[in-house]
Amino acid sequence: AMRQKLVAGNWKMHGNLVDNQALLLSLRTQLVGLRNVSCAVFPPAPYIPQAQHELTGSAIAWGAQNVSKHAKGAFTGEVAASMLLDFGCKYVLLGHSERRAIFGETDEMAAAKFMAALTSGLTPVLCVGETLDERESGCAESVIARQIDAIIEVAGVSALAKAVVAYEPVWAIGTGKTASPEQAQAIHAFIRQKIAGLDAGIAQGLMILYGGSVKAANAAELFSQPDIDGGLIGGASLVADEFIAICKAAQ
Ligand code: G2H
Repeated sequence: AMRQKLVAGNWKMHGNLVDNQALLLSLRTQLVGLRNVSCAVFPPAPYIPQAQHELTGSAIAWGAQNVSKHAKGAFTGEVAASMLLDFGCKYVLLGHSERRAIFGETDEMAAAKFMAALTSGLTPVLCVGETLDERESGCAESVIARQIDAIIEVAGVSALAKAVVAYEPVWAIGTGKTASPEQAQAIHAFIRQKIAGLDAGIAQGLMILYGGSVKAANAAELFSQPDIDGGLIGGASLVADEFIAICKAAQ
């Protein structure tokens, strides 16, 4: 395909200075010379300067797991997009199912954060995906369509030219259950077709990542699907050899 691939490591709330140092050094030294694959890590916010320090000059980008919808002000505990840019972030995750399910983030909140990211120059990585109930009741596609429409309503379809989408079926996250390559491909194709209905060129260029229990052992098969443009990796991104193997599998 003409699209590049992206493999992104979502560290979630894991890590410490010592372990991060070892992991970042391994990535920096071993993720060199990859063909047509970009790699990125998403550490917890306090460790973003550490990622910047260790990865500047390498082929690996970094990003944040969350961002405020506000530019600045009296918003205790929030982090603005401009602050992430100050520390070299290229990407920010939005709408991750853990933010939605545990912290009550709505489609509207994800859309507001998407706008804040985009206007400041961060590349939003919009996470979408259905729960097990939604899949079993035949609603997977309508849930994902709603999650994407909420963004398009606010940002317009043209904004997707500067964004990445990650499909993460909630039932496959951290559960060890991966969507089969065929199940994942079907949803990725659905997402691309849906967007193609609005703008074929943007749909063709859009990177759509798969997330949910991706590991070295299943990555190559997932990434070989025509509409799967890489992965958003949780647990396996904390293990250097696993993450490196997954990045290499995307070539
Ligand atoms: C989904 C994924 C990374 P894991 O949350 O975003 O995590 O690979 O551990 O299922």
